[in-house]
Amino acid sequence: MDISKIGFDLNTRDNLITVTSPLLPDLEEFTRSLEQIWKNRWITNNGPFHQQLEQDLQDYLKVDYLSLFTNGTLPLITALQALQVKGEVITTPFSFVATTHSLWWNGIKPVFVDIDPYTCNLDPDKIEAAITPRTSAIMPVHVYGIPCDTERIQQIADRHGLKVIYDAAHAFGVEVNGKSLLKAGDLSTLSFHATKIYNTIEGGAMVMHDEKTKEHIDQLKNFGFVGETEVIAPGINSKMDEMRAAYGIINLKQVDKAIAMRRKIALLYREHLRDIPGISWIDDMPGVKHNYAYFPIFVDADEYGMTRDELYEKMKKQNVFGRRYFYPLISNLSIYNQLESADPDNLPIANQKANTVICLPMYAGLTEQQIEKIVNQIKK
Ligand code: T4K
Repeated sequence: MDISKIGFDLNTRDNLITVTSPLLPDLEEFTRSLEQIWKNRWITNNGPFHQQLEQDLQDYLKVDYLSLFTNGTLPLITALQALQVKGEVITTPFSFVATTHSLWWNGIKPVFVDIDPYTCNLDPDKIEAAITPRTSAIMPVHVYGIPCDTERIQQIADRHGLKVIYDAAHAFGVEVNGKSLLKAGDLSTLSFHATKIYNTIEGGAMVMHDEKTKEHIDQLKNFGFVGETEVIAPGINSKMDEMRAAYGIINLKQVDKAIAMRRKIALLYREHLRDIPGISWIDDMPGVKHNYAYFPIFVDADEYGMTRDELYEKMKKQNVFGRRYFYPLISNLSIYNQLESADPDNLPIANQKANTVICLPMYAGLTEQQIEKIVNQIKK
């Protein structure tokens, strides 16, 4: 194994605290599912485990239609294809690279708009100024699982005849006033990567609101096939296999417990961090059922007396491996920084957030003792 590629030696893992640790399903139950798959000799292409997981997720997430994917990037790419989005798309630079990459893969020009200083999501006040005759959609991200201002974004989209595709990779299970956040916009996408609240190892999904769209997406993720001989579009292959669907069915049973544990951790962090000058975080929002996907803190170097990077390195030396999600800002990457909208003067808040954030370790199973160790590093 090449340690340089993962940042630490897995043999010493018990002494380290990493930003996350995967939620693993019960191994015996998974083994029984594997035995069934062996018996079925049906290992991918919409098998029984795949069908069951789609139903289970629809029920759990309280959405009408959902289509499984092999990861959280391909549903973004496919959503743009399905809605035939072209030209320019307004998006946030404060996200994981996959959001902007999905536009590039469709030959679409990303137009970056600055973010709200509190939620870190696309600032609705700044969207309209970025709309041009070539704009065809908005692609916001519910970053860290914090809901975007979906009502205002929809009003803007309606006023200008734009589609809205939410990158909801972090927003698994988030509800606003009792309603799934995934119901907002035309389409929403999820990631079930190992590092997420709920994982299928690699995996993802798209949420849509009608049967016709579900049917179309299911075709697009299977090369565009309808039946055995007809191909209605140049689709892609993004079908989840039976092993990962079986793993996902079992993992879903413990996700509520995992989110409850994450909530406790968030409350503990907030309690411990309250009196440290120069450290801030995002609190719970009224009416929102949060999922505590990440615990970002923001370091004000003047008030705190140390820069974000100094703190980040100091913690690493003590075997606490937080992550600077999302630094560097997507718009500052050499592949995107030539775009007009990537100018840092256009994105002051996003730049400031990217330069001050550290996501602290957050996962079900993190102990109180470990939290104290992490917080003590920040306090000293
Ligand atoms: N949109 C948004 C907003 C996203 O955040 C993402 C993905 C996507 C779209 C695309 O979805 P996917 O196509 O990935 O499904 C990670 C993930 O790979 C990525 O899924 C995620 N966002 C992004 C925010 O983070 P890395 O490169 O930081 O992961 P890595 O391998 O450094 O892992 C972080 C830590 O997690 C490790 O230090 C330890 C722990 N870990 C990781 C793995 C893979 C484990 O303990 N076990 C594991 O198996 O990107």
